[in-house]
Amino acid sequence: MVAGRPLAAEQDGQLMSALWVNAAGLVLLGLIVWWFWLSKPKARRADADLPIEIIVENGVYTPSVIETPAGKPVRLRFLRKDPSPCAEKVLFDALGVSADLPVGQPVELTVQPPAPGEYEFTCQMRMYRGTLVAR
Ligand SMILES: [Cu+2]
Repeated sequence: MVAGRPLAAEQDGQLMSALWVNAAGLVLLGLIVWWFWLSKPKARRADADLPIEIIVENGVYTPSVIETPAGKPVRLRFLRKDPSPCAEKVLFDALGVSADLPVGQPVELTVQPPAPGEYEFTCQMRMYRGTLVAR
Protein backbone atom coordinates (compact mmCIF):
# COMPACT_ATOMS: atom_id res chain seq x y z
CA MET A 1 0.00 0.00 0.00
CA VAL A 2 1.27 3.41 -0.90
CA ALA A 3 0.73 5.91 1.87
CA GLY A 4 -1.72 8.69 0.99
CA ARG A 5 -2.95 7.00 -2.20
CA PRO A 6 -6.74 6.74 -2.46
CA LEU A 7 -8.03 3.24 -1.80
CA ALA A 8 -10.07 3.02 -5.03
CA ALA A 9 -7.01 3.77 -7.16
CA GLU A 10 -5.07 1.13 -5.27
CA GLN A 11 -7.76 -1.47 -5.99
CA ASP A 12 -7.95 -0.46 -9.64
CA GLY A 13 -4.23 -0.94 -9.90
CA GLN A 14 -4.48 -4.40 -8.39
CA LEU A 15 -7.33 -5.32 -10.71
CA MET A 16 -5.35 -4.13 -13.73
CA SER A 17 -2.28 -6.12 -12.80
CA ALA A 18 -4.45 -9.19 -12.20
CA LEU A 19 -5.90 -8.74 -15.69
CA TRP A 20 -2.42 -8.42 -17.16
CA VAL A 21 -1.31 -11.62 -15.45
CA ASN A 22 -4.31 -13.43 -16.91
CA ALA A 23 -3.68 -11.98 -20.37
CA ALA A 24 -0.06 -13.06 -20.21
CA GLY A 25 -1.19 -16.52 -19.14
CA LEU A 26 -3.54 -16.77 -22.10
CA VAL A 27 -0.83 -15.72 -24.54
CA LEU A 28 1.49 -18.32 -23.06
CA LEU A 29 -1.20 -20.98 -23.32
CA GLY A 30 -1.79 -20.02 -26.95
CA LEU A 31 1.91 -20.37 -27.69
CA ILE A 32 2.04 -23.77 -26.03
CA VAL A 33 -0.96 -25.01 -28.04
CA TRP A 34 0.58 -23.66 -31.23
CA TRP A 35 3.96 -25.20 -30.50
CA PHE A 36 2.73 -28.69 -29.65
CA TRP A 37 -0.31 -29.12 -31.87
CA LEU A 38 -0.36 -26.60 -34.66
CA SER A 39 3.18 -25.96 -35.76
CA LYS A 40 4.36 -28.24 -38.52
CA PRO A 41 8.08 -28.81 -38.79
CA LYS A 42 9.51 -27.30 -41.94
CA ALA A 43 10.43 -29.89 -44.50
CA ARG A 44 13.83 -29.87 -46.13
CA ARG A 45 13.91 -31.03 -49.68
CA ALA A 46 16.75 -33.27 -50.75
CA ASP A 47 18.33 -32.01 -53.93
CA ALA A 48 21.02 -33.25 -56.30
CA ASP A 49 23.91 -34.98 -54.60
CA LEU A 50 24.40 -32.64 -51.70
CA PRO A 51 24.05 -34.37 -48.36
CA ILE A 52 21.45 -32.98 -46.02
CA GLU A 53 22.88 -32.12 -42.65
CA ILE A 54 20.74 -33.14 -39.69
CA ILE A 55 21.62 -31.75 -36.27
CA VAL A 56 20.89 -34.06 -33.33
CA GLU A 57 20.33 -31.88 -30.30
CA ASN A 58 17.87 -31.19 -27.47
CA GLY A 59 15.64 -34.15 -28.31
CA VAL A 60 15.01 -33.16 -31.90
CA TYR A 61 16.44 -33.77 -35.32
CA THR A 62 16.80 -30.51 -37.24
CA PRO A 63 15.41 -30.68 -39.87
CA SER A 64 13.03 -33.43 -38.79
CA VAL A 65 11.14 -33.75 -42.05
CA ILE A 66 13.02 -34.42 -45.27
CA GLU A 67 11.36 -34.68 -48.63
CA THR A 68 13.05 -36.88 -51.13
CA PRO A 69 12.28 -38.48 -54.49
CA ALA A 70 11.13 -42.09 -54.11
CA GLY A 71 13.48 -44.74 -55.44
CA LYS A 72 16.53 -42.49 -55.38
CA PRO A 73 19.35 -42.57 -52.86
CA VAL A 74 19.56 -39.62 -50.50
CA ARG A 75 22.61 -38.67 -48.47
CA LEU A 76 22.01 -37.67 -44.89
CA ARG A 77 24.77 -36.33 -42.70
CA PHE A 78 23.97 -36.59 -39.02
CA LEU A 79 25.81 -34.35 -36.61
CA ARG A 80 25.16 -35.30 -33.01
CA LYS A 81 25.62 -32.48 -30.52
CA ASP A 82 23.66 -34.13 -27.70
CA PRO A 83 26.05 -36.10 -25.46
CA SER A 84 23.22 -38.06 -23.77
CA PRO A 85 23.16 -41.80 -24.62
CA CYS A 86 19.63 -41.33 -25.92
CA ALA A 87 21.05 -39.79 -29.09
CA GLU A 88 23.76 -42.34 -29.81
CA LYS A 89 22.04 -44.25 -32.58
CA VAL A 90 19.82 -43.45 -35.50
CA LEU A 91 17.57 -46.11 -36.97
CA PHE A 92 15.55 -46.24 -40.15
CA ASP A 93 13.43 -49.23 -39.14
CA ALA A 94 11.55 -49.65 -42.38
CA LEU A 95 14.70 -49.33 -44.48
CA GLY A 96 16.87 -51.60 -42.34
CA VAL A 97 19.50 -48.89 -41.89
CA SER A 98 21.08 -47.82 -38.62
CA ALA A 99 24.24 -46.09 -37.48
CA ASP A 100 26.13 -45.08 -34.37
CA LEU A 101 26.53 -41.35 -33.96
CA PRO A 102 29.65 -40.27 -32.11
CA VAL A 103 29.32 -36.82 -30.49
CA GLY A 104 30.62 -34.03 -32.69
CA GLN A 105 31.58 -36.26 -35.61
CA PRO A 106 29.41 -36.11 -38.70
CA VAL A 107 28.21 -39.51 -39.90
CA GLU A 108 26.97 -39.81 -43.43
CA LEU A 109 24.33 -42.35 -44.40
CA THR A 110 22.81 -43.08 -47.74
CA VAL A 111 19.25 -44.32 -47.65
CA GLN A 112 16.92 -45.14 -50.47
CA PRO A 113 13.18 -45.13 -49.89
CA PRO A 114 11.87 -47.75 -52.35
CA ALA A 115 8.41 -46.27 -52.91
CA PRO A 116 6.47 -43.11 -52.13
CA GLY A 117 5.54 -42.93 -48.46
CA GLU A 118 6.72 -41.81 -45.06
CA TYR A 119 9.74 -43.45 -43.50
CA GLU A 120 10.41 -42.69 -39.87
CA PHE A 121 13.86 -42.42 -38.39
CA THR A 122 14.40 -42.44 -34.64
CA CYS A 123 16.91 -42.92 -31.89
CA GLN A 124 16.99 -46.37 -30.30
CA MET A 125 14.40 -45.30 -27.70
CA ARG A 126 12.23 -43.58 -30.27
CA MET A 127 12.44 -40.24 -28.49
CA TYR A 128 14.21 -38.48 -31.32
CA ARG A 129 11.91 -38.72 -34.33
CA GLY A 130 12.18 -37.66 -37.91
CA THR A 131 10.45 -38.49 -41.15
CA LEU A 132 11.71 -39.08 -44.61
CA VAL A 133 8.89 -38.24 -47.01
CA ALA A 134 9.38 -39.95 -50.36
CA ARG A 135 7.33 -38.65 -53.28
CU1 LIG B 1 16.76 -41.80 -27.47
